[in-house]
Amino acid sequence: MTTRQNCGGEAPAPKPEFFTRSYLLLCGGVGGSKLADGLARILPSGRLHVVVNTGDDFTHLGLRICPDLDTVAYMMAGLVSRERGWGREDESWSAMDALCSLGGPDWFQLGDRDLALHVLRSHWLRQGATLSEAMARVASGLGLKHVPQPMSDQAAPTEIETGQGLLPFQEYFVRQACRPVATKVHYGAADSAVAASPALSKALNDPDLAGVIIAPSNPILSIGPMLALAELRAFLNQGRVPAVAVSPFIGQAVVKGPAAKIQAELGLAPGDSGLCSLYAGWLSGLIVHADAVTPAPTGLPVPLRACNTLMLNAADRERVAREALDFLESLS
Ligand code: FO1
Repeated sequence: MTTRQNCGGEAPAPKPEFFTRSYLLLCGGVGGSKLADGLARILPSGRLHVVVNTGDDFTHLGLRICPDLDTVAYMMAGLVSRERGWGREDESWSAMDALCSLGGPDWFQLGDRDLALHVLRSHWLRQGATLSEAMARVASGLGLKHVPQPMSDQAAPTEIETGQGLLPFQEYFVRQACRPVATKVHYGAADSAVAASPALSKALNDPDLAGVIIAPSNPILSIGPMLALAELRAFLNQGRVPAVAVSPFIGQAVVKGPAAKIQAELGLAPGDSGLCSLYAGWLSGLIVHADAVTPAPTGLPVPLRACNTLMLNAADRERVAREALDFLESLS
């Protein structure tokens, strides 16, 4: 497969017709939020559908927590904690301190300002708003040009089968820090009763849709829950538009998170090779990482484009976003 090398140089500026087309981004949390921000900086409002994984969502202390939606929203608002990758930069922890002193659980940290979002969203949901409607209000409150929307308005929890039995996602991911060995991952969206959200359905039926971009999120834990949605899988398998993924791997490791570990535990090939097997049948191309010390992977079954996929600042986020748009154009 041809691999165009473009390590860290400026990606070509998108051509004018890009602005009459729209794109669907499928993303998880930390890695996905960076590409979401890069694309949001380039594409006009209405030309980018940002659809986010909700398999990590859970109810904690009576609050509906939506980690990936919030990480994407905070990143696009310029509020996300750079150190943690989730939650807010400008944060204090008085509520958590008081909660713990009263004997409450401390394994899931909720900052004071972050709590405001959870309290408000949970209040709207209890009033009968859908998660899509609640996120539109959150986006408005944060002054976002693009509204991160859930993959579904129904709960579709991801559960991890381990030696300790079936673990709810945050119990596995945060409370046990991904230590348990995963033997199977259950996707709530595999239940046919779980429908694509209005925003996802709108994107799939958008006549201007020119491509799908899979963010550099965990293929199994963050993208897998969305691929479990029959409507999305059917659309991708149709191949009406090209679909490119940005790899979360640097060599066979990832910048952050358990992607390499869980891929090995589930018997998949490591790194991009395992990713290609998970996205087999519909992936049109893969943007892989290459830099002075890490050569691009070879022998993968799809067209590759190599660049420095590390997104350490806004300029990087825009550069990788332009690379993805340009790659889609070349595959159209
Ligand atoms: N991740 C942690 O590792 N520890 C936490 O205490 C924690 C709290 C938290 C609060 C709000 C939120 O939106 C995300 C939070 N996360 C925390 C991150 C989250 O659990 C994971 O990043 C995602 O679910 C994985 O994609």
